[in-house]
Amino acid sequence: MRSVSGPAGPLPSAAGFRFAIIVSRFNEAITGALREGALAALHEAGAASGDVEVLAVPGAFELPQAARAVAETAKFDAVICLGCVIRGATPHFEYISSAAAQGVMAAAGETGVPIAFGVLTTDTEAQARERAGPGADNKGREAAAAAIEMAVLFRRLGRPPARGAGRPFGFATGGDA
Ligand code: INI
Repeated sequence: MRSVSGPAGPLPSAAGFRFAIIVSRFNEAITGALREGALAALHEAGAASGDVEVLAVPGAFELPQAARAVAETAKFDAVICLGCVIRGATPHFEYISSAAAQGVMAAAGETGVPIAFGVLTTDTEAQARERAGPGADNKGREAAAAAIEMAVLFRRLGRPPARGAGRPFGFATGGDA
């Protein structure tokens, strides 16, 4: 297993932690590559496949609402939001990108669950592609690294592990809440 690096160097193990990845379908060619970067980072850090859930939303604007709902299940140690807003694509660039950033920050603060912000906000599609490549500077990979670091930190601070950690995940089970 390859070791994973975050902004401050090698990351701790992600084994035994549960992660949700919420990925926007808008600009899917880019956000799909962010999702692959995030999944690679989690698995390289030791997260079990059954402990990683991938959920889709229509656009970056919907990320905060979904992140809040997912965090409120208490089934995840950290949530990773992935999206891509391109200035040329919309006159609403500022509205969508700032709603996404502020909404994700508010959801993290109000639920107490770490939520990583892996939303590209670029002037052009080429800039977005540069940040969604297969290498170490894939921003989905960076967001996953931040989520791992925060999950480990919060557990060290005494936060309880996510419900059902280490077992296959399903929203519909209802049995172990
Ligand atoms: N959503 C994005 O994630 N990126 C964009 O670039 C974008 N543009 O260009 O409009 C975008 N719009 C959709 C938005 O996020 C919502 O899904 C939509 O407004 C419905 O609420």
